[in-house]
Amino acid sequence: MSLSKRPTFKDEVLQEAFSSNGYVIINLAEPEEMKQLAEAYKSLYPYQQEGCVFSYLDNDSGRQSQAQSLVRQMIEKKASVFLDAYRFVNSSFVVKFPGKKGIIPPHIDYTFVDDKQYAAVAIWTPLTETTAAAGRLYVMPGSHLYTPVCGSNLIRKYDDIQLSSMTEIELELGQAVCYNLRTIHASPANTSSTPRIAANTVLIPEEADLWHVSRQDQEILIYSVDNEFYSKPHFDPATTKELLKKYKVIGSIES
Ligand SMILES: O=C(O)CCC(=O)C(=O)O
Repeated sequence: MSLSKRPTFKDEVLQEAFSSNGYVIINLAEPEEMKQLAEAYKSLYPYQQEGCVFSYLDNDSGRQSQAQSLVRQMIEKKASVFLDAYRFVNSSFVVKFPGKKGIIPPHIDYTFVDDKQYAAVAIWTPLTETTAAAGRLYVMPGSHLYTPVCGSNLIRKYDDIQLSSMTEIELELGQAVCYNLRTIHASPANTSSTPRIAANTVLIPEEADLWHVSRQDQEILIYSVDNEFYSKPHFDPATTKELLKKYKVIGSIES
């Protein structure tokens, strides 16, 4: 059963699978197009880094915005073929460099929309061949049906979940996994010798308010924000609090 009342996918079969599992695999683009995007990434970031690096956290705001545009240009139009009137929110390269520091533990993403009415979707697509050793994405099927809201001061941890109990997503170049932001996901270390380059893009229904939820004292406040809010790094609570001053509180949720 879906918690979302409004469809995410135009295709009924995809919608059914997305509603019950919280994710679905699609053929998004030609492999060559994904390789070109990987090359564009390498031109922008021509050096080795450590861990799993999200370009939206880049301190160089010019380069961060260039990275976002590169991914957006490739993914947004192709996603619109599958999605039922969704709009772009943000996008990022996600690059997992070889080594243990690249482990991403099980988590859910921020709550971007009112989940009672809508589903926010992330389109995660590999840009290099993603073998098991390179660190594939894993998901917990059906978890979008029970995970709570998530936002700044409300980071949810799922440390008790073993990767072995999750589903490993095997994708060919050109394919993407579309997951509900409430679906628990994770990825292991890249044990290969080369960086695993991927891209992630978040979209929400055209008519939905874009939310950011934040705990303040005993209350969970719902802010109505815009794409600009999510295009800025906001993992540091003080920065997030400062950024949120510009936006209206449109409701609250009992904690
Ligand atoms: O790319 C990965 O391995 C993890 C991505 C992820 O967890 C996210 O974008 O929230």
